[in-house]
Amino acid sequence: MTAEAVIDLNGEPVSIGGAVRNDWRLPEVEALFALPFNDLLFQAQSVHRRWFDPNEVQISSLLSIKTGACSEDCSYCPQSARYDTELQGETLMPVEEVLAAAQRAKQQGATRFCMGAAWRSPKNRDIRCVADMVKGVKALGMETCVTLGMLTDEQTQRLKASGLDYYNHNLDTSEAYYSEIITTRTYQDRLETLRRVREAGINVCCGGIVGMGEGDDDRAGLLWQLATLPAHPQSVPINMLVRVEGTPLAEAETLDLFEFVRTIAVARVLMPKSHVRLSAGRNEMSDEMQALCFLAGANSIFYGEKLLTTDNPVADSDLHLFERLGLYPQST
Ligand code: SAM
Ligand code: DTB
Ligand code: SF4
Repeated sequence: MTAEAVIDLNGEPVSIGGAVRNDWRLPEVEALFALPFNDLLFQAQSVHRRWFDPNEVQISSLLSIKTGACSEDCSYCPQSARYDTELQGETLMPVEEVLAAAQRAKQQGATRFCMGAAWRSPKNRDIRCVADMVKGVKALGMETCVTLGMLTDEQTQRLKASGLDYYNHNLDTSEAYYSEIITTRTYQDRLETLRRVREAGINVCCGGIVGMGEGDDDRAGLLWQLATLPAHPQSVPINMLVRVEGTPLAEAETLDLFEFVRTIAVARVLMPKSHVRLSAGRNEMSDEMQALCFLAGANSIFYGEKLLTTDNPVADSDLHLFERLGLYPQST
């Protein structure tokens, strides 16, 4: 693949047209964000077409296998025990119920099943149950993803041995802004778990949340972190904050939606071979806004009427949108 220099108005190279790089400099990322919207979208769509079928979208379904009563204080999260969000804490779901939900998701057209637990970190006995869930979901012919919080080396190995395909662990925001959002763990803790997962040979799903009161520099900082990891995450979820009553971010200021689209586009340019997922927040986005996100290089969504605890568009409305845009689901 030939590298193609793209130069900004000051004569600075801002991208090399779709080559996979892990040596991005922060000013390059900032320069991409600063491009005129149309120029950025043109770059993102050009990069996207080099590596992907531009009309194919990967479809994942989410299930909360253990809801609420989490000891962490993530300011955005309705599942933290510290906030009064009217969510009932639940124990780990039985394996058979999880498999029945996976079967329904498969029938609706999802190819990956993502299981999320409201834990700071799992106990070893939890890992044994989750390993059974992973084996059962794989036996249905679906890809598997779990998100369980921080892992030890041994737990990571056990998950790998169960056949797990992806582990989701988000950096959420820039290192500089992290302590404004979460105080019960550090950015370094997050990076450590990501290293374990990567080194165990499990695909990494790692992204963040936009609209938490962060600045432009924080969105650039998050994407710079992701794009300079030793290997790009195979999957990069970009979430728009879902403002949940009772959480500290319930009244966060509305972000200009074009900044969300820019974040997707810059992620696409920086990590050309990764699936960029248009994740939480779609329920409050118009069809036109979602179409812009696909144009900016998003090629994965969460599908089905629930995310973990909050609402997502119903499957039928997504199928209608796909039809109107000529998009089709990726097969496994
Ligand atoms: N407890 C584990 C952890 O934090 O890694 C796994 C579950 S946690 C709910 C998974 C991710 O959901 C978080 O990292 C965050 O990015 C996302 N999330 C949680 N609440 C959200 C909200 N209100 N809006 C958008 N994304 C949210
Ligand atoms: C991700 O980046 N977003 C998903 C998934 N990974 C686990 C979670 C979104 C949660 C939104 C709030 C809720 O439904 O509780
Ligand atoms: Fe717990 Fe995860 Fe929610 Fe943080 S994001 S409070 S760790 S469930």
